[in-house]
Amino acid sequence: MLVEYKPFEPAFYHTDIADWGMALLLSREAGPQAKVLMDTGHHYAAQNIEQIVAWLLSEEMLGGFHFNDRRYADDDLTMGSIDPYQVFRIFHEIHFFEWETGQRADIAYMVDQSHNLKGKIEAMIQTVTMAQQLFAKAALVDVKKLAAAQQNCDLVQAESLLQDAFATDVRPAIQDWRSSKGLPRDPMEAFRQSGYLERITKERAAKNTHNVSSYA
Ligand SMILES: [Mn+2]
Repeated sequence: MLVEYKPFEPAFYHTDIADWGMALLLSREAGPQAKVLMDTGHHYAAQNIEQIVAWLLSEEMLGGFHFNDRRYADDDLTMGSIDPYQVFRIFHEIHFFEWETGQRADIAYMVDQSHNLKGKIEAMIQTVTMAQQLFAKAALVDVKKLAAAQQNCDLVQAESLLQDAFATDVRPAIQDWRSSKGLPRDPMEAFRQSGYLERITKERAAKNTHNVSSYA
């Protein structure tokens, strides 16, 4: 069971599970199979999300993510569309935890986005592509050097190690990886060329003529 928290909605200042501490306590009370679910949009603006990730990992209580991006509140925008460095820092904490402990973080990665104008399949392809890139960039951080820099309180060096990894263009390597698996090098282009969307739009149009759907 994954316990999700959110500091706002249905009301500001009071919700049932307002933060990760409450979700942590409820999870512990619920039993060994319960852990905390972090929805990246469920935080106050400028909150240090990666620090919460590090805490939950060290407590072995991070169960999963709902990924999305935001400007103001729980906007459910495409992951990494607004602040890719935030996602990079989250992934870095996961890599760092695995390097420090020698154990694999058992995390359920999920996407919790809501697209009103973007095509939903294209948005999902964008999301997965972005997640692959940011996860690969985070894997490039020289963790040994970083740990030494932290130990020596060399902030400039520590900061540079993160920034250098983030600035590395990992797209060619990921494209080669896709080719090695027999996958299209450019998933979005492959999807657009496939005609899949046009086909299912036609197929479903007749069926859906009487349906009215909205998201509010
Ligand atoms: Mn969610």
